[in-house]
Amino acid sequence: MLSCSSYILIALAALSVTCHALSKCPEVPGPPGIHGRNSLKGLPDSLATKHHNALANLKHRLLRLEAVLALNGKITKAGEEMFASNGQRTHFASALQSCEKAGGTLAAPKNEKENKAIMDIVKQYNQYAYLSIRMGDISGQFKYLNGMALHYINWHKHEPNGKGKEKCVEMYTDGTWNDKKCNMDRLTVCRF
Ligand code: MAN
Ligand code: CA
Repeated sequence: MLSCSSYILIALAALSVTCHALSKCPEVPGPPGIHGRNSLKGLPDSLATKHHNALANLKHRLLRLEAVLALNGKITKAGEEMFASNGQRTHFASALQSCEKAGGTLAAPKNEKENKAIMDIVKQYNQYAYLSIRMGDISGQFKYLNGMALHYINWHKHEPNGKGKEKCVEMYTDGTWNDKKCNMDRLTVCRF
C-alpha cells in the first residue's frame, strides 16, 4: 500500500509534468473559450480544453486531499509551505536525513505564520523540535541550513545563550526558540 505522502507526490509529479508541458505553472489556464488560443499555443481547442479540465480536476482533488490531511492534523499549512511530522524523536542529523528521505527537508520558519504552523505540530506531540537552523562559521551567528541569513527570529527570552557550544536550535511548545546541542532527541518536523 502506498502511503498518503506517496499519493501526494505522485499527484504533484503529474501536475508538475502536465503544467510544464503547458508552460503555465502553477496557474491552471482558462479554457480556450475564455482565453482564446493564446493560453495553450499550438494546441487545438479540444485538446486545450481537455488539458485544462484535467488540471482543474487534479487541483481540486489535491485541495481536497490537503483539506483531509489538515483536518486530522497530519499537515499544517502556511502559504505554499506544508509541514508534517513522522512522530519520531531523534538527533538533528537523523531528523534532517529522514525528512530528506521522505522528499522534504527539516522545517524552519521564515515568518510568523510558518512559525505557528510548525508550533501547531510541536504542540500536538507536546515535544520540542529541531529547526533547520544552525550556527554558522562566526560563533553565535545562526542561519538556515541552506546558508541563507535569518530574516525572522523568535528566540525565547535570554536565548541564544550557548556561546558557540549550542549549534542547533529547538522550538519550544510556545513556538519560541532555544539554541541547543545537536545530539538531543527532538521531534522531527519536516517541510514539504
Ligand atoms: C538548558 C539548555 C539551554 C537553555 C537553558 C535555558 O540549560 O536547554 O540551551 O538555554 O536551559 O534555561
Ligand atoms: Ca540555549
